[in-house]
Amino acid sequence: TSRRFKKGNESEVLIQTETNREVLKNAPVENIVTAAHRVAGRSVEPCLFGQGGTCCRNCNMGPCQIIDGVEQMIGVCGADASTVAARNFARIVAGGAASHMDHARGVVMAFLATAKGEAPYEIKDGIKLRQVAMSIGIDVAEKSKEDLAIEVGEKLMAEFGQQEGGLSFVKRAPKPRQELWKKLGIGPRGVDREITEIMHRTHMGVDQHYENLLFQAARTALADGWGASMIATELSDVMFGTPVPIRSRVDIGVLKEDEVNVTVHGHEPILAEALGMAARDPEILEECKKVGAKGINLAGVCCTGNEILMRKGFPIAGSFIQQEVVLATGAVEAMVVDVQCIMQNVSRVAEQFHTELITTSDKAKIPGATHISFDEHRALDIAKEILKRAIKKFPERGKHFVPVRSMDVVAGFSHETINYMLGGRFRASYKPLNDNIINGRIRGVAAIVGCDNYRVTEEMHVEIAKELIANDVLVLVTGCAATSIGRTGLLSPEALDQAGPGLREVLEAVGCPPVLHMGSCVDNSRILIAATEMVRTGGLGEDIYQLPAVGAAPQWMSEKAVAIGQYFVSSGVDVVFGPTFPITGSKVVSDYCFNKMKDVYGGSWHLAKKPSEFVNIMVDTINQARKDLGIDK
Ligand code: SF4
Ligand code: MSK
Repeated sequence: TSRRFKKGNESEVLIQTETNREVLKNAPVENIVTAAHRVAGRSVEPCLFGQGGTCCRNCNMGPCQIIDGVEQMIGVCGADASTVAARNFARIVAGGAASHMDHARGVVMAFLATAKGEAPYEIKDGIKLRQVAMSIGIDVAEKSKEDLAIEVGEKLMAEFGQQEGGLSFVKRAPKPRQELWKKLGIGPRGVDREITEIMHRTHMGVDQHYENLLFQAARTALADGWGASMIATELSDVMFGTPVPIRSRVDIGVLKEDEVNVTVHGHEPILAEALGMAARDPEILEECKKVGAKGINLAGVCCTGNEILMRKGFPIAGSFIQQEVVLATGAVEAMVVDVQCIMQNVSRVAEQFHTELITTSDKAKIPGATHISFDEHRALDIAKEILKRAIKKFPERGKHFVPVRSMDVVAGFSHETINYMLGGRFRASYKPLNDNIINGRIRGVAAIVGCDNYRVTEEMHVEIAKELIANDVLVLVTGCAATSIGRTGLLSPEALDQAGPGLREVLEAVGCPPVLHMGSCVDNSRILIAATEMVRTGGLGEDIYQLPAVGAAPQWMSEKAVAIGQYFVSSGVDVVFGPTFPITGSKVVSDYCFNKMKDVYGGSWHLAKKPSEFVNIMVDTINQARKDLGIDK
């Protein structure tokens, strides 16, 4: 059983965010245990073999703990630290990429059902549909929106099981990049194939060369970034609308006293969109009235939050590290979850209140939760059924505590929006952005992405973002990093007074915040497209690796973050992770990832622990790129 913490003991436990602390201090129920308490209560530190990637349990002669450079401490089969670290790393990438691939498959299925009139969604962005169709070689002439959507959906769906021939969206990358991938033999062949090959090659006694393994990890990551994730983002935009700037609020204070609070948690926009539609349905509003509620307050958690914030302006109640605390308010009638990043403990916290936890994906059930299987063909009916259950819970809401804290944000910066806003109404292009980078008003572009994590002691995202904007670096954010940065006000144009003079001058003119929210973790593919457009626009080199651009995931937690990091590195971007990285148990693999990858891809991994270390690496990377381009004398 988990160690119990009495209310008032919070000072012993590192509770991140002011709002989390406030809620846990005032929660109406004693002994709410969150991940922060469990981190503090563990009697053993994380295993160093596991942390450094040198514990192998790929066969039953092990598990083998490998110590690099100690002859007696190689695996029973003879596997050394480099093989084991590379195998484990490849499996992490496979796990992360698989999550995006399965998510993308679900989006394509819903997209096809929509195009065929079998789901209650619509093809909202016809212009983007045509652009996507043309970019994958489909003739758009004289086709209805629906027929074109079916053709696009079927072509992309076929790429999941494809064995040879390459992925359509890979052809969007700059030509030199595509040639490099071809030369290295890492152009992804099919979305699903690369994962199967990783699982085979990392089985006992197959691929035992770290570099060969890491090439397959890169290939799989590319099948994610330029394949699955891009498919998911592009088709979600076509189906639910391409994001445009939109105001909303984030943090637990978005919960409402007088409405039925329904939090929607996970990753897939399909469920959340249906709940959004149902929440406005007259039948549902009538049901709310009957129990004395003014309506349904739909609020997101984790990346589902980012999906519905970007497209619909629904508020976000919390990021990953707030999921249990949102429920600890006692003011949530239902938490509806789909897939990924849902802690099992939300079930235990929900049990302490009237809150119903509802799982909706047959792939993701949780003991103690009510399971209502979601099917896009009956999306609206199922969404209404879920909301009716939540409404019934409203009269059962007992003592609760809703903090006042929430923050204004402006989100919705798809790459199309950036193109339009920074390019101007009549000449939408990346040229003004490139020009401002060349003239030095903007030093470069940095992406801060990924999760937040209870094991990290500081608000890393925020400190890094503040320092970067002060140095005239334009910051792009996605995922839970976006929510944590949003909580501090940096996603609002009012924060421009914290930016350096050059960045401020450029962004003030167009009314942008200094940090641009580009969406969920799947939406990192938008950053790939934006980077490609910057290359295509000219003046900043011929390939992505030459751009003054850099990425970071300072509080990464999930395998998906590693897959994302690897597709950026393989696309030529330097990426900083920390405070740990799962290959450091092998000197050879560390040298390869942190140094040699730079020669192979033009970008490599970096490791940092403190915010100042992140900032130094990021600013140095941008400065070096500017020097190499000859734009800084
Ligand atoms: Fe040990 Fe080799 Fe088996 Fe891994 S594959 S558990 S290193 S014997
Ligand atoms: S939800 S993957 S904690 S960003 Fe995308 Fe947040 Fe990381 Fe999950």
